[in-house]
Amino acid sequence: MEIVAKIEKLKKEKNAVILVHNYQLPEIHDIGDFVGDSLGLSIEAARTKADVIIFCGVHFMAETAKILSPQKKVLLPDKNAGCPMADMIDAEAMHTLKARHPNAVSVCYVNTSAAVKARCDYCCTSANAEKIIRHILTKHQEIIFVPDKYLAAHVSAQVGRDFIVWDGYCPVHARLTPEEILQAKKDHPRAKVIVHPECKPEFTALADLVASTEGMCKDANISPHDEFIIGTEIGIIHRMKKENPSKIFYPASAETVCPDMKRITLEKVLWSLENMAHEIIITPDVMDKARLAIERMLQII
Ligand code: CIZ
Ligand code: SF4
Repeated sequence: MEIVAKIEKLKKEKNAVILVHNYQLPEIHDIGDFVGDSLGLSIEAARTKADVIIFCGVHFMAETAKILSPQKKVLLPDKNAGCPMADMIDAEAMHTLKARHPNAVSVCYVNTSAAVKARCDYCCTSANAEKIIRHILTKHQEIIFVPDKYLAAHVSAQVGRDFIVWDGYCPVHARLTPEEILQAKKDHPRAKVIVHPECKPEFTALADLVASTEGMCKDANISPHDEFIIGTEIGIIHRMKKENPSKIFYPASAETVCPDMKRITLEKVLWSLENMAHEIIITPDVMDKARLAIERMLQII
């Protein structure tokens, strides 16, 4: 409790806002001014009058917050909290891929570095990928989609078209197996199965609903079911339980834990506020170009 009180006090002194991603530890959820997905959090923070944003999440998320709040100081409490999927493609590889397909429109999942976003036409999230892709398909034939091949496969099936894809994936979601979901269904036959599109197609095929983290939380809130099997990073279950105390949430696998998300602790949040570190710095050129890809997405959703 003492550490939480210290965080609250410093937060006021520094005029800081604390953003908490859905995959964070329970005690981090509980100190958040906002809890949500990376884009929603970055938009909320941009609307505040805070001088400082503490992003409890991973590096690309803090970068997204910085891109949308260039005048604010954005801090990531652990500079090593990265995203292995985002790290599967860099700006140079993106450049080469585009050069090989000069007529293609390029779309990057929000799970990419600012440098990769800066080389893409559109950004998208798992919540709006289908909408963005359908919009582009009204005018263009060829689409490059990076870096998540499983999200690409999911959207590809939704819109009935193939894309030029990258061999990227989330190692945390890709671990989930059909056997695990079948066992969970056997154990909880009345539960609704909700899974994330970063999972492999053979896993998502067994779900009742495939949705982004915000889509999952919304469905848990409004669905008449009182039991759910959740196929994504288990941090989200804390929020679901908090918002629905009478419902029961089972992880499809208790091992769906993202080590990078779990790097953020209360101690590191306090340290971050005390030392105003680690600050996210993006060169103005990259920031402006990356913002264009995000703004093109925001115009469509
Ligand atoms: O954009 C996010 O926060 C991620 C990584 C996933 C989601 O479904 O919200
Ligand atoms: Fe990246 Fe996967 Fe962790 Fe999300 S859960 S931050 S996609 S490694």
